[in-house]
Amino acid sequence: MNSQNLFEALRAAFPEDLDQIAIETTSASGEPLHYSWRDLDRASARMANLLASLQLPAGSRIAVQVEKSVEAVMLYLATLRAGHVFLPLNTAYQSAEIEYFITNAEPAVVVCTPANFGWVSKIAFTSGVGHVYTLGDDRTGSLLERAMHHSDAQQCVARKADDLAAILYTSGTTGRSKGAMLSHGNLLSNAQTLKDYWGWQKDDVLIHALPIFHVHGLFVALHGAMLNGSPMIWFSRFEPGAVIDSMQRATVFMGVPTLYVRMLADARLTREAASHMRLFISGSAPMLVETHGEWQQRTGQVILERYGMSETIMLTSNPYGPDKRHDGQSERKAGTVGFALPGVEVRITNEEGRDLPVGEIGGIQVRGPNVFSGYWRMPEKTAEEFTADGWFKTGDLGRIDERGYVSIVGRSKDLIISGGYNVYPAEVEGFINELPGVAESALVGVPHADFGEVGVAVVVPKPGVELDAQTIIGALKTRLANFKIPKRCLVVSELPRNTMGKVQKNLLREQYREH
Ligand code: MCA
Ligand code: AMP
Repeated sequence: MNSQNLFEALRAAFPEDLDQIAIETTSASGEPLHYSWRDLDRASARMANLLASLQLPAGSRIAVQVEKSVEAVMLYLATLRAGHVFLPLNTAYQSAEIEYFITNAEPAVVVCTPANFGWVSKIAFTSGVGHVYTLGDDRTGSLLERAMHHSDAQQCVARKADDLAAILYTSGTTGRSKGAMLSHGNLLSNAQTLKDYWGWQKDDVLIHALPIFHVHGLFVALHGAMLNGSPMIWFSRFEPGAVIDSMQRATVFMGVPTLYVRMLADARLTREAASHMRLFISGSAPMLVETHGEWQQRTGQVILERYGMSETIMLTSNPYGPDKRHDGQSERKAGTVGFALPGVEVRITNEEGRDLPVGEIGGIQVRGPNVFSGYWRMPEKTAEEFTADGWFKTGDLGRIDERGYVSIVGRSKDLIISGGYNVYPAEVEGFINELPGVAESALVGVPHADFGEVGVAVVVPKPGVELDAQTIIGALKTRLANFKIPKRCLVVSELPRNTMGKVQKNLLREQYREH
C-alpha cells in the first residue's frame, strides 16, 4: 500500500542535517532548552514503539490533556507514526467535561499531567480505558519513563489519506460537544496548500506561542513549520514582551487577535523590534479593523487574516503575494478573511440553500479536500451539517465581494468566541439552569477590549428565591473550564421573548454591552 501517513510527509521535510535545532524553548525553571530534528525523530519513535507494544487496534484514540511542551509534540507525532488517532483536550477542562470526552471517544490511552493523575485516571479506568500515563511540562511522568525502554527507530505505520489522524471536539449549539474527525489527507492537503499560499521560505523561523490542543497551534502553526523544515521559537505561555524580544530572530508569527491586542499594549513593540519579521498571521476570531490598522502603523507590517474551523482546518486566507486566480490582487484587506484557498470552494447561500449573488449576505458553505468526514459517532448531526451535494455548512454568515474577498459578518450558530476560545451558550446555560433556585438563564456575548468578546449571564430565579450572582459564578467555576465562566452575572425577573416565545438574545446583547 502506498502510505499517506501525515508523519511521513512531515519527516521527509526535516532538514538533511538532523542535528540542526528544530525547537528552541526554555524549561519550566527558565533554563534554555534546544531540541534537534533528531531528538524529535528519536523520541517520537520511542513513544510510537511504546504505543505499538500495547497492541491496540489501528485507529485507537489517544486522548491527551497535558500542558504545552515539546514532549507533547513528540506524543502527537508518535500517535501519527503508530497509526492511531490524536485527541487533544484543553488543559482548562474540568472533570465533568473530561468525563464526557472519555466516555464519548472511548480512547485506548489517556495521557494527563502528573498533578491530575488522581481524578483523570479514576474517570478513565471507570470508563474502561486500558492505559493512563502522565506527562509533565518538565520532562517528567510515566510516559517518558516507559518510552525510554523502547527503541528509537520505528517503521511508520502505513495509513490511507482518508484514515483518521485526529479528533477535535467542538461544542454543539444544542447538546454536547461533537468530535470532528480529521484524516491524514485533510491535514496534509491543507498544510501543503498553506505552505505554498503563505510563501514559506528556506530561512523561516516560526514563533510558536499558541496552545497545542486546537487547530491553530497544533496544525496550522506546527505543520507549517515542520513541512518547511523550519525551526521554531517555542513559548509554553504567551508573554507579549518575550514574544516581541524574539522577533529579531524570527520571521513568522501566528496568533489570535487577543495576542495582537496585548502586544500593541506593550511599548517594546516598535518598527525596529518587528523589522526581521516577514509575516504576521491572525485568525480564530474576528480581528478589529482598528487593531489591523494600529499594527501596521506601529510595525509597518500588514497582518494577514485567515479563516478556519475545527471541521475544515483553513478555508480562506488573505493573499501573501499577488494571487493569480484573482487578477494578481495582493491586498491584505482588513475586516475580510481573504479568498477561498486554492483547491477549496466557498459559496454563500440563502436559507433554502440557493447561491446568492456577489455582495449579498448568507450562510458560508465550503467544500474541498480540507473538509472533515463527519462527527464522531453522530451520523445524524453529520448529515444535518452537509448539503445533499456535499457542501459543509459552517454556521458563519458572510458575503463575497466583487473582488473575491470573503467577509464574515455574523454567525447563525449561537457561539461566543472569547480570546480565540469557543464558548457555547447552550452548554453554560445548561449548567446554570441546574443550580438550585434558577428558573432559566441566557448567556450572551458582549464586546471586550482584551478578549474581543466575553460572556455575560442573565439569570432568572424561581419564584420567591433570592439568587446571588457571585454564588452562581463560584458554582460554575467548579464545573466548567475557566474561559467559559461568564465575566458578569446579572439576576433579573424575566428574559425578553418574541411572540414565538424565543429569548431575544439580541436585546440582551444591546442591554448589557457596557457590562
Ligand atoms: C484566559 N481567560 C479567558 C481566556 N483565556 N477568559 C476568556 N477567554 C479566554 N480566551 C481567563 C481565565 O479564565 C482566567 O480567569 C484569566 O483569564 C487568566 O487566565 P490565564 O490562563 O492566565 O490567561 P492567559 O494566559 O492570559 O490566556 C489568554 C490567552 C489564551 C493567551 C489569550 O486564552 C489563549 O492562548 N488563547 C488562544 C486560543 C487559541 O489558540 N484558539 C485557537 C482555536 P480567572 O482568573 O477568573 O480564572 S482554533 C480555531 O479557533 C480555528 C480552527 C481557527 O480558525 O484557528
Ligand atoms: P472552532 O470551532 O474553534 O473551530 O472555531 C471556528 C469558528 O471560529 C469559525 O466558525 C468562525 O466563526 C471563527 N473564526 C475563525 N477564524 C475567524 C476569523 N478570521 N474571523 C472571524 N471568525 C473566525
